[in-house]
Amino acid sequence: MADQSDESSKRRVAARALAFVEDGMTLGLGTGSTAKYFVELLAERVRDGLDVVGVPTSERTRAQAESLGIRLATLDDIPELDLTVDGADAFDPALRLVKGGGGALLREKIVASASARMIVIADASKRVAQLGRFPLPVEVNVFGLASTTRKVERAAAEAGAHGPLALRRGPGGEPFVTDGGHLILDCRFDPIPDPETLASLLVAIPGVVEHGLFIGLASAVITDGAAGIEVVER
Ligand code: ABF
Repeated sequence: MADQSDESSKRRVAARALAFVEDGMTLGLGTGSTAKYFVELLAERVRDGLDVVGVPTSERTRAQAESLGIRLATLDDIPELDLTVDGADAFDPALRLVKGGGGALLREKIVASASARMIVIADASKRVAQLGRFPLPVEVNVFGLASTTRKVERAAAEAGAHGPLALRRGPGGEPFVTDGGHLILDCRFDPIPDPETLASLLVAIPGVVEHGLFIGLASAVITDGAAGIEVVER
């Protein structure tokens, strides 16, 4: 059985997502190492004549897509997209996702919610029975951080999720800053027994900009199962 968590598995699921791309489509372009393969493979199809326009979900995806010659636009140019293809840090049987390990969750969620469909590309290592193993990223405003942190802890407890939170830091120990200029709390809530309740409590906290629970957004997940590539539909 192929090693399902290696780079070749990411490339395989990325390649399978191209089958959902049609000429003339407007696409949300995801962020992360799996999405990076998708953009690379999409660019090859563009060089062969495929006519698509992409809206990137991060500055690093923008740079990659631009360098590969993919035509880009913004959601102000195209407020509704045909399809978003993006990675995930975890997905459960209901296709609820944890995203944001790459720090791009706000733009990823805005772009995914502007799309008619969202296809997630995720190797088998992302498949979980219950969300929580991967820490939940919560994007917060720098103002009032300590107060917001306490509110996040209380909201999690109310939703039956417990565990430590940590401010995401860069390699030099400096706070990680998102493309939107915000900070990220990585919340080790394991398990997350009630994602819907946690999601609604988090967005009610004024200092919370967005969180990494993607619920009801993924139309399908392309993953690499024991029997090879698998398309799991919601
Ligand atoms: C991105 O995909 C992030 O939300 C998530 O962290 C990442 C998954 O990363 P990778 O594909 O590199 O495993 O959308």
